[in-house]
Amino acid sequence: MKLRLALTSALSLVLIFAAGMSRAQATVDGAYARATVGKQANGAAYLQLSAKGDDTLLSASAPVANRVEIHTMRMDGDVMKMRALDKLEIKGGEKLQMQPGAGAHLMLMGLKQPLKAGDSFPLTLTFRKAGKLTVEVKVKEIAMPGKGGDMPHHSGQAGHAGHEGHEHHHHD
Ligand SMILES: [Cu+2]
Repeated sequence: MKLRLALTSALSLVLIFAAGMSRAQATVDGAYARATVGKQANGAAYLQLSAKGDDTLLSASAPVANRVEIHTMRMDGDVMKMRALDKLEIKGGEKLQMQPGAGAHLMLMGLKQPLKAGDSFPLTLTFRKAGKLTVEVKVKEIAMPGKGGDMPHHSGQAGHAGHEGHEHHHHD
């Protein structure tokens, strides 16, 4: 009797989970984070967002960091410019792929522990319509794209002291 009860409740948990997934407007795929080097203060995470209808990523959080910010960056000549966004719009039917070196990413501010390749950690994203979604983020070694090859642009406190208009020099 005890075993049967346990099986029944496990099954209902699966059903509740499935129901929650199908109601969600937004989906998150392939979340990964860059392995950190030494006592790096901040990390970066990348993932793919898609939504059936328009949705908006409002915030994110992870137990490995004091806070998670939505950042965007782009090259302006030889200078990498980054700034924090208060939200990220997702167009219905479109895929938004975050990747190192360009566009949006999630910044893990104030890491509580180093991120080691092979580890993973939970990340909770809050969407306007889909509500909260928690995904598992895999930590990987990622080489920076471009001439520098392995230059981490998120290289510690000094590199990320001020967000608005802060410029990161692109080394070659
Ligand atoms: Cu950033």
